[in-house]
Amino acid sequence: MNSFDESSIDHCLLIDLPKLSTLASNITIVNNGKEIPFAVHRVYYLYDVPGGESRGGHAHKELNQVLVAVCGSFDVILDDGTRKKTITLNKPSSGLLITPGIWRNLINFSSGSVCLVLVSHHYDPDDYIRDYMDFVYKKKP
Ligand code: T46
Repeated sequence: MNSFDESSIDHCLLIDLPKLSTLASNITIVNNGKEIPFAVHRVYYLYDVPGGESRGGHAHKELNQVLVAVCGSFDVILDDGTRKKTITLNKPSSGLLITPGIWRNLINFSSGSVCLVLVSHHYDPDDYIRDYMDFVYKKKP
């Protein structure tokens, strides 16, 4: 996996998660080490995000994450200190890998949307960079 220094937005990829269709519904299965390129140590989900609100606004030093819009949709703005790109997540069978060293903002949450996050590490407030200028400074070669 890419480190804080070397990671760029090009390393943040959409992962196709297997979708099995039955007569009545769909089911998506996620396996450690198969669809997800790291061992998952934590899972959390964001929901009830009020209209117009954003989440994120930080980067991680070591954390890898995969975000899935298991319900509804939202946009993820990725920023590696040099370039930015926006990815729309709107399918429960599509996950967005975000590597360390990427500033992320989550915006445009649709009503009732749920963002499931699969994470490589347990929660550690010291892994966060919450000051954008500090982030850009640390990304400089
Ligand atoms: C990310 C985006 C997509 C915990 O106590 N444990 C946890 O595992 C998490 C994720 C959060 N918290 C506490 C810390 C704060 O008091 O929950 C509160 C809200 O956390 P935060 O402001 O970091 O929430 P978001 O939605 O801005 O960011 C979260 C993740 O923290 C972050 O890693 O990439 O979702």
